[in-house]
Amino acid sequence: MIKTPITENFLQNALQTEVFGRGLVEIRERISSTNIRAKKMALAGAGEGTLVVAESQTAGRGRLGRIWHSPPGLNIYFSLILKPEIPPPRIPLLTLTAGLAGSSAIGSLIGQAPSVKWPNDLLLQNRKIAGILAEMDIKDSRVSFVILGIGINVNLAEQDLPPDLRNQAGSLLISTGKTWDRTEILASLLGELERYYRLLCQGRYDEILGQYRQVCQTLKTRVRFVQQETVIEGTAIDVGQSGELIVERAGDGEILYLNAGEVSSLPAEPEEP
Ligand code: BT5
Repeated sequence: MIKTPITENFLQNALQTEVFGRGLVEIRERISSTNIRAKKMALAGAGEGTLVVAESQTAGRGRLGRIWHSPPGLNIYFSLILKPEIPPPRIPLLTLTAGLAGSSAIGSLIGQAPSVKWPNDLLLQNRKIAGILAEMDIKDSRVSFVILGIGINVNLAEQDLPPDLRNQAGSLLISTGKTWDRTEILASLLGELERYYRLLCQGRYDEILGQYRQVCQTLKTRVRFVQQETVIEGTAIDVGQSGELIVERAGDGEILYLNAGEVSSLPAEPEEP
């Protein structure tokens, strides 16, 4: 039984957007994945800003075939259809833009801004509270649409998590000791997403990257990057024009531009005696 469900009425009253969540909105009690549903709707012609929200997902997806744990009634799971008219090499910036918007919206509501672990995790007190999954559809070598899916742990307690996630996942409740109104958070997040998405579509990439660098905790730290068979260790020095992580490799100092892998932190190198 969901105590305070997310309803379209409440959402429309709280929303301050022009496009996101203003056209077609589908709110489901249970769904396989909001990304899968939104993709179906996009293929059937649904427009930009179409929103799918679910109270629970039976096959919530992360990147690279991973699972997004999606218990009912506690969290926010949603997907937006986007049709960004930006050059294809800039599309990965969407994920970073969403991370920035998430950090800004949650920070203003709860008074602690989550940091972003490159590229797509929002962390509070070093625990992952949200993940972002952007999936694009390409037709005739053009991006026809992008499904931007976001999951945020709101009122989830540690015991609601599977044991393997208990040390690494968090929620707004775990960090603040308070339960939060999910509709208010969703509305505020959609507002920030729309605001930053406009900047992106206006080509204001440097502004977005500048702000992203401020909240990205991966920069200036030692990292291990893993992508299939490739493992690279070094220092993350910057984020590039397409959202790639720029790493100075340990040992030979070579500068590498890394995409779409998994990054973990390494302890800082001991100071020279
Ligand atoms: C992500 O993937 O972080 C993207 C998650 C996107 C989820 C949203 S929910 C709405 C929309 N519909 C979908 O089907 N998906 C999107 P990735 O970076 O691959 O992280 C996945 C990893 O995060 C898992 O392997 C777990 O270690 C961890 N994880 C899974 N569920 C979690 C949860 N609820 N909270 C925190 N960490 C979790």
